[in-house]
Amino acid sequence: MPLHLSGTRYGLGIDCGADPRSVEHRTPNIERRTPNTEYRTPNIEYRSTNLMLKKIKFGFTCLCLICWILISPGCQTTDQKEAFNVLFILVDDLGHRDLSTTGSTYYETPNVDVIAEEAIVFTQGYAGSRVCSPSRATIMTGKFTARHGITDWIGAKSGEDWRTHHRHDKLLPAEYERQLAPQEVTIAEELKLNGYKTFYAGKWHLGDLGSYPENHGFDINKGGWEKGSPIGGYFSPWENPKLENRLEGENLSMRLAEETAAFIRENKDSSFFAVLSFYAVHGPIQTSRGKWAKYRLKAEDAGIEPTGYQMERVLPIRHVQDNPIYAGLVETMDDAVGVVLDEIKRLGLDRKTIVIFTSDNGGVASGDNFSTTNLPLRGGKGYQWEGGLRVPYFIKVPGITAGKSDYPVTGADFYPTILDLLGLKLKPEQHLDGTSLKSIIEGAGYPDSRPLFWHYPHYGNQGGAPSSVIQDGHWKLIHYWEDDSDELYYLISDIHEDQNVLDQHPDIAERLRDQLQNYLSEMNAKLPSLDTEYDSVQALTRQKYLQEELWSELEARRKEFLSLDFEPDSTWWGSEPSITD
Ligand SMILES: [Ca+2]
Repeated sequence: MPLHLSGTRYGLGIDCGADPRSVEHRTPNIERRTPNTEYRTPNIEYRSTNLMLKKIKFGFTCLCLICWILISPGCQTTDQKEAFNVLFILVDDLGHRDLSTTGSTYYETPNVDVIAEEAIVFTQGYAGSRVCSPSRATIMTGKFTARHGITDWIGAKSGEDWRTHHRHDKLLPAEYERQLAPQEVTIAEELKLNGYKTFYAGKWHLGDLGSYPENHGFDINKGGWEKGSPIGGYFSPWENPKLENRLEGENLSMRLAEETAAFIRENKDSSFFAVLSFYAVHGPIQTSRGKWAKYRLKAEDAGIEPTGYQMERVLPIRHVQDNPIYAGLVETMDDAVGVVLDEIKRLGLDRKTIVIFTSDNGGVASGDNFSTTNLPLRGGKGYQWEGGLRVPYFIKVPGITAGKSDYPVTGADFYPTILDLLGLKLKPEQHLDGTSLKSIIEGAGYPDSRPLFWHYPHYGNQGGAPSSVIQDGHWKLIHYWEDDSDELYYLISDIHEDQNVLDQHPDIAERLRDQLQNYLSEMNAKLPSLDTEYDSVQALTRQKYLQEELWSELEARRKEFLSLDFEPDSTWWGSEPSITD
């Protein structure tokens, strides 16, 4: 199903709106920055130069000894011990406004807020996809979804299987790759090759047996397997073959944090790359009685709005943050982040540990548990708008003064940025769609502007449409595969994407369509196909149910969660079993 194009090309010199690099970014203080070659020095020549200058005073014998040490494989030198570590915190389904630091007045996230306060905050940070597996593959490979081929969450139905959902959609979703390809050299594999200890805790969702974290460069895997949600829930006993149960009622987020802290403690004298990949705040949403009660009261004190949902194109969507169960789930994630940060500080590693914090897609405002809202961004997880794609995106580097940048960045940029910050050689043949953000972080300038691409030839569960997106600066074009229509938005003045300015800017739209088609052709991207069994009458019946019955069911459930009489399944209260058992 090709894009409709006139074939006219436009050069890159065309006015694309305001310079995306001109707003808000504050120049970090580079004076406090440790020279690059001291982060980590895989090139033996760099280290030997410095060391020999110091040691030559001790005579030729001593110098020979130093040289012997330096060329010995696996040796630990003083310089290597001073290399930066990396803690990468990935929260599942955390929305852009699900943190107090990004504007929530309901959720409380003091520990994550501290990371943001000390980091370069990328206000236009984007996930690689509107859903999880594709986004995670983008982080691991440095490639956009159309290139690595995992365009939907692994396990989603495609082709004629889609009909078993009885959604009566116009299209059959495209096929997609169902595991991270073994030939990909992940960021973990690359760091491992450079001597880093590698650790993974939590949600993986990038393939089944044979494609687990330990098959893609991680020395240790605590809890990562093919499932994308916490099977058995957030309180032990959970059903996870990669994470043994200990005490009944143990909280999963806290456990993952403790495993991460233990790994860091045990490897405090090595260089490490630790990924803490929370299952939270993905559904099922669960919390303790104490946290539910705290946030129920907080919502009540703020004044409970009469309605919590409005109608989006297909499904109802939340417009208030007042779900006390979800708020508790968010707070426990934040508590867990605090456990790891405290341990890093206690060990004195905060001065040599890069901390990255992000999410794999927007918050779940519609579909699944209808838990949060991303307003003022439109949509949420699964959607083609900013609420589905824009996520918290913080990079804290020791010695770098905090700041903000609105240069648009994506999950593909982490791979080259990490290598660059560690002083390692970039691997451009691998992270093909990523750009190192080191120059921004150091206040030394900006990389060349580049278009960003998202390809999602699927429906998903949340009401988003099969569509592909190109963003260039603050211009964003969405191409819809059901009817080959387009929307053009100018994000600076229309963050909620209400004003489709396609007719006002046909030249820009045409240029972006052209770029998008060329990109998809180059990637040999898979596209959805028309469903020959599409039944418009049945589709209309389903739509009527969603607009009428489901909407009222959601409003009733929202009120139930906020009621003093609310009692969940007894396993929800988890760590406080004595209250309900
Ligand atoms: Ca996710």
